[in-house]
Amino acid sequence: MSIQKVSTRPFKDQRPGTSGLRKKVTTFQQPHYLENFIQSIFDVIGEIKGKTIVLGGDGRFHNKEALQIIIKMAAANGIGRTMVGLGGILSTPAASCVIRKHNLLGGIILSASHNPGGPKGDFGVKYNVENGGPSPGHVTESFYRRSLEINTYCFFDAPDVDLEQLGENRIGDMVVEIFDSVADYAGLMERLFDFDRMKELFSSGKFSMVYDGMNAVTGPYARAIFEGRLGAPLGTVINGDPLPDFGGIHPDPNLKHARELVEIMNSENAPDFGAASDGDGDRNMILGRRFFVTPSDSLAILAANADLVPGYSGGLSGIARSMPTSMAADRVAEALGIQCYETPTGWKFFGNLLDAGKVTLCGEESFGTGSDHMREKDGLWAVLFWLNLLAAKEEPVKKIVQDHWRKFGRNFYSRHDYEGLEPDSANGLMDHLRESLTCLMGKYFGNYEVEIADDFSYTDPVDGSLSTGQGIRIIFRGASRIVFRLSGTGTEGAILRVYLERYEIDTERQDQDTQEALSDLIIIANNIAQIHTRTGRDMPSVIT
Ligand code: G16
Repeated sequence: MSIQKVSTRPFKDQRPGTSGLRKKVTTFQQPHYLENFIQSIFDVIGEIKGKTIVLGGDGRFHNKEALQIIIKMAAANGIGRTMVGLGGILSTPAASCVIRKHNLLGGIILSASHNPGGPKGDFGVKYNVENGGPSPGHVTESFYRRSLEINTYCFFDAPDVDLEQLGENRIGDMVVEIFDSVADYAGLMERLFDFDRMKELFSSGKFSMVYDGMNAVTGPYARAIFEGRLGAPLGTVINGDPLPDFGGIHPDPNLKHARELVEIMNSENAPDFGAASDGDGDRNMILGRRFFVTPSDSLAILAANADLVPGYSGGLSGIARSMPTSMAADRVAEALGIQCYETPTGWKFFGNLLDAGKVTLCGEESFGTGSDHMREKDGLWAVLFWLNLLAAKEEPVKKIVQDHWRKFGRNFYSRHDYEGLEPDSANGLMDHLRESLTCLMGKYFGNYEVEIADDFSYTDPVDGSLSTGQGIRIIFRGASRIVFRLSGTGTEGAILRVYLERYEIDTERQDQDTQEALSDLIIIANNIAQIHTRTGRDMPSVIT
């Protein structure tokens, strides 16, 4: 066993996107590709000698091979201890939980989140810092800069570690600890939520639930919590085994991809409550019987009812939402007399607000919700929060949501995604929008008058850092909006996201179909952005 210095040459495409470096599996399988990026991380995160990191992934194809490489690189770079999730499995929220609980230097998570897996699917690497959250933009930018100049990496030539056995192993001076990440995570959930009340709900026999693990990372966590600690019947968790190709499922918990769950929840004898999580366990989808809760509404409803949940009954310090997320949470914040912060897309922007104690709850339209209990969005946490509300209120999901609309008004909301676009035409469309901004101000589209048209920029209230170019906002008088931005997580071509929102205070008109309620805005969005002319597309690929 010995440390080797391996010669390498830079790859030019290792700039992380919204959430880490995401590429096709085949890109990561190129010789030295993964190694270069990992060495770039080790080179720029500061003093690492003797420190402890956590490591694991969502179980997707290439996870185990990549873990063995990273373990050997960690040993060669002088890391003192690497904690690895049993079987190589570690959800993104569990990584955040472990980093915070054990005061670690940070963690490496192997995941392409909600993107498809398998040999032809996607792979990814994220580095989370010592507060448990994603690396801030200036840190990921330094990984990228380093990756452009790297010429060697360090590797410990040693046998593979058995990831399936709990306990300690050694590579050179580094201890490799295989640990049970489910226990730490489940313990944290028990401290936040009323497990006794939820147990009663399940044992009452009057309540049923189905949770779709989408054959991704949350299965073991969900089984341990719902079927283990809460006594839900076996079978409550479906698709609960993490598989390298997710069993062919696209592990994105939305109405299109969580097809099995949606069918169950729309069926004659649908359970009372349905939920799903994504590849790495940080996203969530919440469903009632034949009823979908938008992530934006979910954030607002959790905030409005937080006093019913033990971990949050002391009150909220503030709420944060990403800019494209609907403004439903703003109305709750106003009613509670607390601040609602509007940040760019990406969980990393919530980190400073959480660390400074300015916000308790955060959420994004992209099926992400979380709180100050960690520094990542947390899929199972959101499901447990809803379960706790259902147990406390003893009302159906649909009634809870409709009552919320009656009280605060409804923000009709939908996102239209145009996937796999030619990057040139997608960039051309965005450039055209940017150039049109000044002409749009004050312009009428039917009854809609443009009040603000800008390219969103954000000054972090904690460290003063400025992020520009974060999405085109067309805001109409009366709080309706259209937002355009390009995704930072796709791996094939470009993805245009169009976010549509209309506020409805009239209680008689709050139960309309969402797409119908937004139909005028959909036409206006197409006209302003010239979507059809510039992309050739008549219809979005995914509507959520
Ligand atoms: C990541 C980020 C989220 C972001 C989402 C969408 O989610 O962590 O904060 O909202 O991407 O990004 P985009 O619209 O750029 O594709 P995940 O679940 O993929 O890590």
